[in-house]
Amino acid sequence: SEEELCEIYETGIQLAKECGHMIKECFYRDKKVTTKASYADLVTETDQNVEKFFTKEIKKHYPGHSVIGEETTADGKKIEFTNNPTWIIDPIDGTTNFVHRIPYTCISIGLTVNKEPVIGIVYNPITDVFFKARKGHGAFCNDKKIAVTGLEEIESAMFIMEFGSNREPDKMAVKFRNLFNLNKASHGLRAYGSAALNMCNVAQGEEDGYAEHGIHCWDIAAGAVIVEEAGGVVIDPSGDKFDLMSRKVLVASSMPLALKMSALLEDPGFERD
Ligand code: LIP
Repeated sequence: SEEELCEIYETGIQLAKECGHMIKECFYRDKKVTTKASYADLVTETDQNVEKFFTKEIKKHYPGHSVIGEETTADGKKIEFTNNPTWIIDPIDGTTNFVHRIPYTCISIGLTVNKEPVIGIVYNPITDVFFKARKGHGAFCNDKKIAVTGLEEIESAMFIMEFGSNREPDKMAVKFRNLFNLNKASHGLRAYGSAALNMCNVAQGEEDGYAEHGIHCWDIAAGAVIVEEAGGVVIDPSGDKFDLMSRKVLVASSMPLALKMSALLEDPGFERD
């Protein structure tokens, strides 16, 4: 019910603050770094500790809820995505920034019900910027309502794209063609290194669009709610309906702009979550 969701939202916000505190504590310390899918796909002890803490707290508050987390999934467990209320969490999105002490890193917390994202929370504890949205109730940055630019013309758009952590030459070649084509068509590209914060930036009207192939559901579940509640669109880069488990996303300030971006993008082909 509405009332239940409102209470769950408040719990998520409180947990994001506590997790943010853990991330900030470790930001300027030495870090134990290991790698996952490639030598550029990083994970730290803090990622693992934050996810463990979050999962434990959720199981305590809501024993019936499911949790999909970046670090537990990295153990080789296949994702089981059901209609159950499901927390999809990236304990640190922008881990590479975190490792390099670039203060553009966050915790990303999404909640899906019947597989639809309904709550999104993204918190950068280093700069203390807190984004949140609940379906049907608007999107906020540090408690101020946010909105996309609404831009439709690609010639005057500013985009965010990422290079990603995949190091296979064939996939990288497609990605770089996409970067080339979107840069050619617009005012330019920026790459900040966190999918969740990228989506929030479009939501607050700093850039007009963002597209990436190769991300995972925990990078984008929260951002999807925040973008939509800010009046933006979330689609598959092919132009189809958005699919949380497809490893790809396109967000934009308007549908006309989203489709213009989509027409310029090729799919490198990543295995589904
Ligand atoms: C990262 C994303 C980033 C993307 C990387 C990676 P992580 O997430 O947010 O935008 O380019 O490939 O997926 O690994 O820091 O949680």
